[in-house]
Amino acid sequence: MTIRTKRSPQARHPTASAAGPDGPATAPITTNQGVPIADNQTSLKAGPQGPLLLEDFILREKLTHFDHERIPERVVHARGSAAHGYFECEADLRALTRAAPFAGAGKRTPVFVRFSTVAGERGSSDTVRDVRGFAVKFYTEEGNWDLVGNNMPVFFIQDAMKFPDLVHAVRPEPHHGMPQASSAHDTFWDFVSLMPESTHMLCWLMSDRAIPRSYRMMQGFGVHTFRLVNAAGEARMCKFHWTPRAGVHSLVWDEAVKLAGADPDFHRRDLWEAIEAGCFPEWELGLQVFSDAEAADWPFDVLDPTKLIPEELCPLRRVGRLVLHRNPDNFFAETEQVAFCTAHVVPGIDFSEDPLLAGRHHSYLDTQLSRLGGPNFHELPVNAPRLPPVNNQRDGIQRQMVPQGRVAYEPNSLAGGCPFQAGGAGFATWPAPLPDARKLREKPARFAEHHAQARLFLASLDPAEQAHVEEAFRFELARVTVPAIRARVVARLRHVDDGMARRLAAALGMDLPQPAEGDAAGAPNYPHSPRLSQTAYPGDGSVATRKVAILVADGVEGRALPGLAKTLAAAGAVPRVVAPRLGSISLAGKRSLVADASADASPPVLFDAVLLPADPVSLGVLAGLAWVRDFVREHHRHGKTLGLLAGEGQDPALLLGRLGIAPAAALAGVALLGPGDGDTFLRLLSRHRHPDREPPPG
Ligand code: HDE
Repeated sequence: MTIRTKRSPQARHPTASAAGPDGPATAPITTNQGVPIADNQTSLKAGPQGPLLLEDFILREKLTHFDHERIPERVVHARGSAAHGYFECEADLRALTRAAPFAGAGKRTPVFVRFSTVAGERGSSDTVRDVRGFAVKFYTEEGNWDLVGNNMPVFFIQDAMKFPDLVHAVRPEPHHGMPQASSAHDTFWDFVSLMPESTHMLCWLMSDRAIPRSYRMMQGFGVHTFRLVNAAGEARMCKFHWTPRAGVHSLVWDEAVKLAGADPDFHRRDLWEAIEAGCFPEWELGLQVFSDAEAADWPFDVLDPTKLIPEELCPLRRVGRLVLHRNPDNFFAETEQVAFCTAHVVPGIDFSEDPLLAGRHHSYLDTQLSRLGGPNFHELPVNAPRLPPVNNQRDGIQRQMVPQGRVAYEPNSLAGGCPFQAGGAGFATWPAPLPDARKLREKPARFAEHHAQARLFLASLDPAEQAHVEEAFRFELARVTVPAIRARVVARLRHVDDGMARRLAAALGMDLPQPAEGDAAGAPNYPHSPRLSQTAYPGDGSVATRKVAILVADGVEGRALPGLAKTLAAAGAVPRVVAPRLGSISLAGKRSLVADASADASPPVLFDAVLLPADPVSLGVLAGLAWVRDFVREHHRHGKTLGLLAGEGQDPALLLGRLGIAPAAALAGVALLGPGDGDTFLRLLSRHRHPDREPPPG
């Protein structure tokens, strides 16, 4: 009952070694100079007792290479996981853009996608509260296009000038290097409490979007406004949205915290296993396309990255799908060395004048110079465009290309003028009119309003999501040690949700502060936007890859279990028999069952649902085991699906009572099952979670 493993059939990267996945079968081990090594176990010594000899070039080469194995990690987004796949266009969008991936229905463009957390170091945990990166490299036939986005549609700051300050504030505090991968500390809240423009993003960061269940179950956003340009040179503004087919689902905070210990690689493993099992993650690409004139009428500035465009103002148009079907061959060579850059665009895609975006164009190229060691990182296989670059750039550290001939300049006559300019076929910047061309350090007037969309976001969430936001603010602010910082945050939140601000002040034991200095006059009032709630994205109802723990112990009545497990597996779920130990478990009636997982190594947070035999014999055994009671209680508290396999006419509240759950506890998502009732269980499982069972806030 383990996860199926089926290596996906798609071709490997062309530069992958011709050897099998676990290395060459027959070739002898060699040095990096290709010299066969006779003995890879012992270094060269003067006599068996040494000393070692300096002339041991084999040892020295091996150690030297090892000593230099690490490259600098990314200054942000250091922790990430990635996969190969393709983007498939679903409509001919040539009227809108000449960008190659959109040239016709059915057209496929290869992609490499890297998901990441932002604040933590390379070895930090996956399930921390954080923004997630969602970076897509499209290998088009007109060069590489990188759409380097996040799983939230807005950002903390409006101007690139503030990015190093934001990152310094959220990173571990420099004197003692704590805390790792967490915004719950003084310097982060000090900074954001003094930056009213961060208010909207803070509400997203405190929401469930910051603790996704899986990379496969989160949205992606280009965040900035971009431009699409067609072959006639006509431009329209555009925002990019990725929507996961599996739905948008999150962990609850208690799970996220426990998972950080139980499996720090939870999201990496989830992505890897899903792809290995042939259950390929998929997203729809949606565009919000609009004109400059429409944008001028909206109450916010589309160049302000702290604002989104409600879908009520500009609906999403679905244009294609992204499928990830192949895991990387090598984590370092691909996931670590991939280099994204917002300035990597292709003809048909152009920038807007968003000031944050402009700063990014500089920063991404610049950071690769120190991270990947020089200007030739585009030659690394994962970064190389599908058609080799042709130009007169030469040399530099670690150059791989071997150019021929003596001409490395243009214009030239000695090489017949080649390579020549592409003219109309090449990238041409759209000649955006610049209405105010004076040089100055100033922001547009509409950038000054910071609260209306934060109000919109919170008001559009459902009650369980709203409660989670409040709990997250309470947790993070309780970790802040300086009372004045807490007060500044609560003072700001009074503009967003005064009720929440008042409850936070009470919970944090402080007097209610006066509202912070408000917005510019005439702050807009938006109608609710239901698509901002993640409940608007339940997914396609599939339970594929969802893990179900089946709890057993010696002596339980397990006759119906193999049949139920089969039904779950047939639907794509992953049933795992969890028992006090691995190996054969003796069931009642001289039956036996093999356990896949032992209770001590497989805590409840690793599973999406739990199923247990609850007939009198089995319950007699299981209710007496502390680990079973803890397992069930935790699943109940986290709102996950719970299946009780018992005869007809039983009262689920009484059965749960035997397992230590209060008789008055809510029963949503608790299924009383007979042997053939797998479908009922699957229906509940497909809903991911049953929030009405969560305990009230506080
Ligand atoms: Fe980034 N960002 N960023 N960022 N960012 C990096 O580039 C930067 C911003 C995002 O999987 C770095 O190669 C500046 C917004 C992702 O490799 C660095 C500014 C958004 C990734 C950098 C921003 C992002 C990065 C670190 C403000 C969402 C990971 C390593 C002007 C739309 C890409 C690297 C990957 C990575 C700079 C703001 C998303 C330092 C200066 C807004 C997904 O160059």
